[in-house]
Amino acid sequence: MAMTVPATRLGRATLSRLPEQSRPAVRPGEARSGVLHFGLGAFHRAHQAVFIEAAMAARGGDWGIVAVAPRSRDVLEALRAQDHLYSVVTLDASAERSRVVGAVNGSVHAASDPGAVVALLADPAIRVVTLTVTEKAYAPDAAVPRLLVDGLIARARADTGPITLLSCDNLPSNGVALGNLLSGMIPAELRDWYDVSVRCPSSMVDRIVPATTAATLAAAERCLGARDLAAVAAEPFNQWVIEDSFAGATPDWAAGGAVLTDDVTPWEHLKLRALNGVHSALAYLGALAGCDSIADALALPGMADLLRRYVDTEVTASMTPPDGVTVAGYGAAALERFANASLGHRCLQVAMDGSQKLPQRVLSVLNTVAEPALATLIVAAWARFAEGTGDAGQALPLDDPRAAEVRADLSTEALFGPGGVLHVPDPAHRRMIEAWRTALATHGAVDLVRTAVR
Ligand code: CS2
Repeated sequence: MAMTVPATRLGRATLSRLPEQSRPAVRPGEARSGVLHFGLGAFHRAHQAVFIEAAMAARGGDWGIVAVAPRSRDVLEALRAQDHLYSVVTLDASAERSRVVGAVNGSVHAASDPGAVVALLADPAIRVVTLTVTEKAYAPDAAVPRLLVDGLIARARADTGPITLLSCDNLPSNGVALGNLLSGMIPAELRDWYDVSVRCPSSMVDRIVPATTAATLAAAERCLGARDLAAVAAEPFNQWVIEDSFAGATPDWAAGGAVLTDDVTPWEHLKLRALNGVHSALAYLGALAGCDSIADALALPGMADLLRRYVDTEVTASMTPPDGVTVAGYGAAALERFANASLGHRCLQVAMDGSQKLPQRVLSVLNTVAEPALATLIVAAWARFAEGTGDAGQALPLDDPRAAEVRADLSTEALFGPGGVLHVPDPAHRRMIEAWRTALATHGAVDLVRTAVR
């Protein structure tokens, strides 16, 4: 009888058995920890950890990462069972490859051990904090800012030196948002210390990292010959633009492949509007049309033309891009990335938290240009999505911290008028949204997309 031998689990002991090209770029655990990261999701593992590992591989330094899981224990436990090793499966049409990242040294569960997090923030070895806590966590009543402030107070009292807090969330001026939040919470007697010892640079992060699925784990196992229950999948593209403003020592970001700049703002606007806004458009229109993935939504007849038109006219009119980049060129490259069907990125994943995402992604365009013909369609698609039923009668879940408020009154005036969840001040623009909602309800997303830019 044929027996299948269960594959060994990824861990330090199994590293030497992995294919050469799948082994980490650094020797795991060799560097001491210098970075504390909040938010143990797939994005961190496929983005910041990869850059930091590359920086250590190129220039050395004690920049091992201690990862803080704010609430969920799932990833943390999978990582602990693997000596904090995991792999990134890179997906494109031509190949499937996976490489283990060796930059994570340890992990802490904040909800059950906040004291350990505070102690790490006061540890002189930790000089950089990175954050992927999502848009909705930038609020004084959220858990992470409270913990950061407690840690900063402990650091000031212990006099353990300067620290850089680097936001990696998809918010415009994310460093300013973090800095404003924290400086409003820090006790008055520590103000002077805070002003001298803490910096919150902004940064623009970009890599498409869909949620891990059984297919991701299977792909990792095929590539590694070992089981990796903390594997993540990502597209080949990976970009990090960081404001060059730090409180003390940091990894050699540039050696790790990141770009340092004096002003991240034009990069943030470009990415949020020409990439994330278009992503949201695909998510809502695609979900209404019954598409499972972003790539399927982009393949709907007329969709690519519609989105190109949106980027080339309205997004372009709304902003000045960074030097040497055109909005149209950047938008076209984003569409090519969205067409990567091997990612299997689900419309419903990107559709989450619309109330938190659309202001910087789409309202920033809608409320800036004179004739937001297509920006109004995108928010109308969100409103129809929020109604909860797709064009074929399929149920659409509204996964959003403000879902109750949104559902309480779904009229265009309530959603977009004064005091609405997404504020569109110009009544003429609200009438355009209403007209798109009627058209979507009458014709359905597929027909509307096919004919919208004729
Ligand atoms: C996406 C982003 O889920 C979403 O809202 O638009 O996560 C997107 O994949 C990344 O920002 C790409 O860098």
